[in-house]
Amino acid sequence: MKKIIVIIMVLALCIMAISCGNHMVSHEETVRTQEPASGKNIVIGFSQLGAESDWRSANTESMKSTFTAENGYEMIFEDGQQKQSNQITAIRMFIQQEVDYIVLAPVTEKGWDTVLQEAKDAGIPVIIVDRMVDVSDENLFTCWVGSNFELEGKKATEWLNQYIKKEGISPEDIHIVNIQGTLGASAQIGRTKGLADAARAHGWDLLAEVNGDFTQAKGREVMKSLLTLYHNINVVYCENDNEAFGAIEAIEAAGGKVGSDLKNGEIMVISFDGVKEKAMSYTLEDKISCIAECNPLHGPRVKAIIDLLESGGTPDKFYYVDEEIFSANKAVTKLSIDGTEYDVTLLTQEIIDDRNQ
Ligand code: GZL
Ligand code: ZN
Repeated sequence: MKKIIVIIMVLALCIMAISCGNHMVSHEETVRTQEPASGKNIVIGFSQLGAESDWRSANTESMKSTFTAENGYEMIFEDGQQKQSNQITAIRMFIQQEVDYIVLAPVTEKGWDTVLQEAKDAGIPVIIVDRMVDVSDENLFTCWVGSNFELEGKKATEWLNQYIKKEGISPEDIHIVNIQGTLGASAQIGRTKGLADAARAHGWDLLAEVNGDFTQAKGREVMKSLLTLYHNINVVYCENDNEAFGAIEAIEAAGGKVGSDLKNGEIMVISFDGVKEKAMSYTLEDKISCIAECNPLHGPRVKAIIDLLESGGTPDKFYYVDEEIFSANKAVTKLSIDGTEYDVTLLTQEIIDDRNQ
């Protein structure tokens, strides 16, 4: 008899603990599901990292065209000019203004714990877009929307691996330099790892990794110096298109020719993003041999997350966007990476026109 009473008491305690737990969670929820401070419009503070690239301006445009007054939002936009300190200041300002949501596109991964804790203490959900934050506790942000940057690196390097096999070029004849993105940014970390792993696995000669900061000017500057340091570069891996534009300028200024015909001395350029017409037409002309797409259109995805939160739903923690591989080279039509098949999109003018609509 005694045993049954004990079991009933334990069960009762468990039920209380669970309901109290729910109460704790729902309490946090109720704190935030009050009417937005600003009346009908939902106020969003967006800390964008900068305006360094075509990708970045497309990303900003996607957010601004989504979070409009007619859609029921008010967006406070702050450009961090690629400095984390500016972004932290912006987030503190959003907290003071008691925005309903904070969206952060972090310039680099580390250094966000303190300010994200401040936002959490203020009960303001934070959605991370694009690059990742490296924080001690993932509860410091509500969710993240972005790309699998290491997969992008694997796609670009697997394309190169298939291409040289088709062309009968031996791996040790690949002398490759990496013009990296902003050091510490997730896109740089993932794409750099993709190349370093592939070079080691295939026996390519990875001559150098230098920071091009995702900009055209820096890409041109570092390519110029690499050409004076190394006389056997035949592949340039640019971690975004704007660096590729700069590298191509430097190669052509030094009398070189970019293209896929490695056997006849052309220097192959491989890149990431594929956002604007210029990168796509360079690829069509084989000035860029392959682009691993990086999708900047995060506005609609963030809107879906905020709408879900507004209706009391719980979003997933991580949302990865789908991305393609572009080339005008018919040599490689599909890639197999970690057991998954990816089709290469063979570029045509009409594909480019469709994308620019
Ligand atoms: C990638 C993004 C990168 C782009 C660059 O998602 O973080 O930053 O690839 C941009 O063009 O500067
Ligand atoms: Zn991407």
